[in-house]
Amino acid sequence: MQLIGSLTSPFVRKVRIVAAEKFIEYELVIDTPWSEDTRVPEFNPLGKVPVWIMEDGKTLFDSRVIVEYLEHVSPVGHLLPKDARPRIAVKRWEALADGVCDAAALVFVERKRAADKQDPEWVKRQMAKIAAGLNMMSDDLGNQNWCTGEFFCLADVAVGCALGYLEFRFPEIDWRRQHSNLSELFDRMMQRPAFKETVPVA
Ligand SMILES: N[C@@H](CCC(=O)N[C@@H](CS)C(=O)NCC(=O)O)C(=O)O
Repeated sequence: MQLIGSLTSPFVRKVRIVAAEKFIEYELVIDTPWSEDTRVPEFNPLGKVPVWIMEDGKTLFDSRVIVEYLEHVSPVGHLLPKDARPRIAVKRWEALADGVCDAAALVFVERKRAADKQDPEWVKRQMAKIAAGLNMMSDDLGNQNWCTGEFFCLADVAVGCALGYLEFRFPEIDWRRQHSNLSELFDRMMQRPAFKETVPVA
């Protein structure tokens, strides 16, 4: 099995962490969808990473589908509850964390445009989503050890990838000082080998 992705994408990191936590082996094929020689559109018509290639050559995307698949193929280290209600609660955390990543990635791309082509209102709108997303994460986490309570799960992986992406691309967002519970959660996650081994690199 292969995973196509970049070393900076928080969505690719989420898949890598889930695979590592579940001891699933695969080959990582590095491909940056923004580069001219990218092959990503051959595997995903949307031109986005991550893409997972299964043993039969069929492809899976996006990251939420891939992590569901990984949960399904390996019983080791469950990251998603089986029952519908707690499962949906975890998926809600994932949607929130991924949404923060979507907004952050849009700002990152916008800021790469020539200064006179950037739209400050658009950037402001996305930055507001990041701030509101962080507020909700912090409120919902409260004083729990992990996002959904006592057990580490996919919700924590997704939130960890979002916080790691902000730390990597947006050092000016002081989420650690604004939300000390998220800061503690992130430090707790960074103890895990799967997180340490996937820190984004430019
Ligand atoms: N919802 C998708 C988002 C994937 C995504 O936006 N990936 C970015 C990299 S961080 C990408 O490939 N962007 C290329 C593009 O938008 O053309 C997922 O969860 O996999």
